[in-house]
Amino acid sequence: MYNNIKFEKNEGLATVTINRPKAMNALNEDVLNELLIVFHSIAKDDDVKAVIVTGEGKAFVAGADIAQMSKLSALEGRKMMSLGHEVMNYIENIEKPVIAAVNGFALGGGCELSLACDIRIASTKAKFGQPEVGLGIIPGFGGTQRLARLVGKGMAKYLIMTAEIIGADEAYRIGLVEKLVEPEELIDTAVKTARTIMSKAPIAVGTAITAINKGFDLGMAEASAFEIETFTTAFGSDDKSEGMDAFLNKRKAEFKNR
Ligand code: DAK
Repeated sequence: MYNNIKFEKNEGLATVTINRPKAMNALNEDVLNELLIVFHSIAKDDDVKAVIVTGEGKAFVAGADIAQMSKLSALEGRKMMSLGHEVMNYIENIEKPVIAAVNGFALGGGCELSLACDIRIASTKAKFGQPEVGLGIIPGFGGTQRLARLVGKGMAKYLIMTAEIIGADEAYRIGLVEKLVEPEELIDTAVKTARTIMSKAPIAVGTAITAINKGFDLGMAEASAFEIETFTTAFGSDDKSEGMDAFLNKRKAEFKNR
């Protein structure tokens, strides 16, 4: 069904592996289209509660496909950029936790893909960077915006203007990565983290994602009002009754599937 990605589902946890190892998993139009299709199906699939995104081989994703991009006119480039933005926005806003398990190079569009995920867990072998200015362009899949929001404006400008490729320990130090593990522990750690989140109330987790994402770009007053709205969604759910009843009766909560 997919030519450039692998999709697996195991007890509610989906794994999407970008699978173009010969081109360092570079994102061409086909990969982006397949990512959009798989995330649309994940959104509709009630059995899927969380997602891990990773890369096959030694790269997570080494960027947008330079060979394909080099042939595009400005207008065609704009079309690809819209597709890239659609994919990243969709991944960012899906109300299911998405964990990037960054196994190797996460450069350009690959770093941007990891930024669109909710959480980044990196192997000590991972490398991050936004090398676009060396190619005569700037990050085109939301990187100028998401990187600055995650690591701060100064560090984002430093990384984007110097095009420096940093190691996983530095990425962890600056807050580009939330967890750093040995390569052989990467997938297990991502699975464990996903399963921890999956044990919590799904509606609460989903609305927390939306509250954080939407609120981040609003002023404090508007963001607080938005939190009240999203809080109400969670507060009105059966999961709230179950979670609180379980606490009061000293038992483990059994949350309903969404
Ligand atoms: N695109 C296409 N092919 C790539 C690639 C990429 N981004 N990265 C690697 N490859 C290919 C190589 O060309 C090589 O192909 P063959 O020669 O074997 O045919 C194969 O993958 C193996 O790569 P290397 O031989 O280079 O492997 P090394 O281990 O020596 O080096 C590397 C690994 C990841 C350090 C190196 O491949 C590298 O520097 N890759 C390019 C990294 C990069 O600059 N990435 C950023 C791309 S810019 C836009 C939207 C978004 C963007 C731009 C515009 N609009 C639509 C307008 C985003 C831009 C970017 O992401």
